Amino acid sequence: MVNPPIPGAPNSEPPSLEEPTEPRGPLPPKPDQTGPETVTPTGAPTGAPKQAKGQQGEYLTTSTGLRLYDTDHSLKAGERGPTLLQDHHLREKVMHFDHERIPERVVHARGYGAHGVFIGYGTAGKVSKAAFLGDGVETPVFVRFSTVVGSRGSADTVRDTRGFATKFYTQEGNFDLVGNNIPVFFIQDGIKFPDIIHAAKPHPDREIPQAQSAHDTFWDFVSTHTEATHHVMWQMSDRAVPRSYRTMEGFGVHTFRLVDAEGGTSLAKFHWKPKLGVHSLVWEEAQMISGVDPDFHRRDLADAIESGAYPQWELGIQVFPDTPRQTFEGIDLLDPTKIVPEELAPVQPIGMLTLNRNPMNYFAETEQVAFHVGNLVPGIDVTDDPLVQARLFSYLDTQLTRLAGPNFNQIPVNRPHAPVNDMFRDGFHQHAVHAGVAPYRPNTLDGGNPFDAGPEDRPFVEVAQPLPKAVKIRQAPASFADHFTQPRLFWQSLSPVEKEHLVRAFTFELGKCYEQAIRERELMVLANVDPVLCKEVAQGLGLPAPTATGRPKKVMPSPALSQIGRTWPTDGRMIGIVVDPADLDGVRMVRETILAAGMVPLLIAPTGGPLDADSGLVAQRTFLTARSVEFDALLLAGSPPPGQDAVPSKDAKAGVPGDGVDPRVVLMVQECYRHAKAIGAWGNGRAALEAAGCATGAGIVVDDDPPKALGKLVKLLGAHRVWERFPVSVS
Ligand code: HDD
Repeated sequence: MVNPPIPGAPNSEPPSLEEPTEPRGPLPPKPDQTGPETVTPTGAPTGAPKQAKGQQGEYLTTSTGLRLYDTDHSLKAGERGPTLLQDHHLREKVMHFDHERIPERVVHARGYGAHGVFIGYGTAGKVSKAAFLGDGVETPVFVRFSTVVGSRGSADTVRDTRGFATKFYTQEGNFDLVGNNIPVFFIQDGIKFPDIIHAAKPHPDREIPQAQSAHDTFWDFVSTHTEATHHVMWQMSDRAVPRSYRTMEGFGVHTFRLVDAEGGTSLAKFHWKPKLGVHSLVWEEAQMISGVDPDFHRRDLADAIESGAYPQWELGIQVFPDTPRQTFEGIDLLDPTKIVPEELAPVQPIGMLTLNRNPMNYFAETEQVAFHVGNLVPGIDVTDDPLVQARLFSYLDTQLTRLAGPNFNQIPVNRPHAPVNDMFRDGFHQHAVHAGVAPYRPNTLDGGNPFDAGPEDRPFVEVAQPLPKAVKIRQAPASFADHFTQPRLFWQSLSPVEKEHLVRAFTFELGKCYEQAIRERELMVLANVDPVLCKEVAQGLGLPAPTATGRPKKVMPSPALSQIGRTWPTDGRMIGIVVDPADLDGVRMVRETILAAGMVPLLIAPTGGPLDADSGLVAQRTFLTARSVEFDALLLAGSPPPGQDAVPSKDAKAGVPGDGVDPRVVLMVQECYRHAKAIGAWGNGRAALEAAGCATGAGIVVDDDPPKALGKLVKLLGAHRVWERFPVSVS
């Protein structure tokens, strides 16, 4: 179909060619308004449905539907003259552009979302009547992962807590589980939220550092406000540098009150367990990625979904009797700085979340999604936890500024899938054209509609919770005062290598503080957590280790808190393959095996493009564009070149590049080695190991048969890292 000429438009006649950027006539429209076929990071077509690319139709128009013949030139008084105020298209275009940005979230500004589905197992039926938890019930969801402190343009892999917010579009209304990847919070009362966030955000004078807790104001606050200690322990642990959103646990943090079909209540904590296990980056790697690929986590999630490797999490609950004291085994369930160890209350699986669709438009969906802890469904209620009570106010309030008015639930990503029949009217951005004349109750003019739901209509009814005899008071219960026992429980539950990482993180962050008094005060806090932790950090800081001010309580470690010592599926793991052009057969074989196992091979060659005329193999990274931090493991290909030995000469000196080994490959191997990643080689690939000084040791696998070398590598990958490579001093 050819675009018809627009009568009277100056470019309907061939224009005189005086300017290089001459306006051109409308191009023939594309009959198929879909985008290109999507491909995985490996370059293979995904088979995913093509996304619509065009907007409203064939012709560019104004926002009121007027067809435009030229959007490249403003209307001027002559070719070299001033722009005319009359140019309504110029003014509309620039006006709209000027207002494209909305305020970023005051916290959790940087995030990435995905659509998916939640399928209930029915196992929660005895404690909650929530319909979406029923056996086989499928509920569409939208999940947004985020970092807390950084601005929208900050890097993904900073040391921070991660948000894990899920909107379930249930048939009974939206239920939002607005959680984090850390099961406890910095503060016990929402009134302290502005304080902790002001302390964690960049310093107000220079606005630095961005997206980091390694600075004076953060440590000033947490060292004086010791209820933050438990959260700080998690934040200094490997949990705060996740390998991927796909390898993160999620927690509802607060205790919720569940209501069964008979009105019976229980208390419960929500957990998301990733199918791929919980894995982290090492700190140096996380810092490098911040520069090499600041979008590392969002790219990883989007690529996995696009290639059909749908990430999954099982939702589980810990259930506790709803007693008047609201405690379990002495743990106050209303205190959000406390966990209940899984060994005391096992996590019972109640459903499965699968993320299977990337957003079509980042702004429309991920940026405009509005979560709210008050979005509840029958069967799930909040408790009197003072943190969640404050959140019930904040999440609605913040959207008024961010989404400019009270009608944000009409934005497509926020719209419930259940029928909506509110009597809210008017306001900014009202999209509904409400019928009827009586948006009030009681009324007769609209026939009394809408009616109150009766008990059989499954309304949301707050639990008639008896209140203790009380006086109005600004005070926390005495049980909130223990700030050190659970941090100690966390510390003692970690494996030696995790403890070492935690010590290094404290030492790094406190080492970035300028104020000596702040470091000393935080050491005092650590002394009350554990003397070994305190001593190790003090040593790193070059300061004396203080002694505890209190008498530590004995704790029973919770092995479930450690993320090391188990093996996990390797789906979606990235294996870098340094290609040897002399052995493309070996490379092809290994690549196909990796793909068939659901992992992602990335071929790295000296230059880009096809690896030879007919192999069909293409370099996806070059020595210039590749960096070790992109991979979970590295394979070095290489058949012995004719007439040469596969094993490099014994005279090769460790750490000195041998003949023919590119220094960038040597660096790649050394970084992988330092980051405890499995490294494999076959044939002459050994030369690179030798040149890097990493020819032997834990996690180095060599075999002359490429598939065997890969097999050994993948076995190691199941444990994520080869920690045995490094002796650990902290125990
Ligand atoms: Fe919050 C956003 C998680 C305490 C006030 N919070 C926000 C998001 C997550 C959390 C994941 C991002 C949602 C999204 O992706 O859009 N917040 C938590 C958790 C908390 C918590 C797990 C404690 C257990 N938050 C908390 C308190 C307050 C807030 C105590 C205020 C008193 N949170 C907000 C907010 C945000 C927010 C300012 C910013 C953007 C938004 O809400 O929509 O209202």
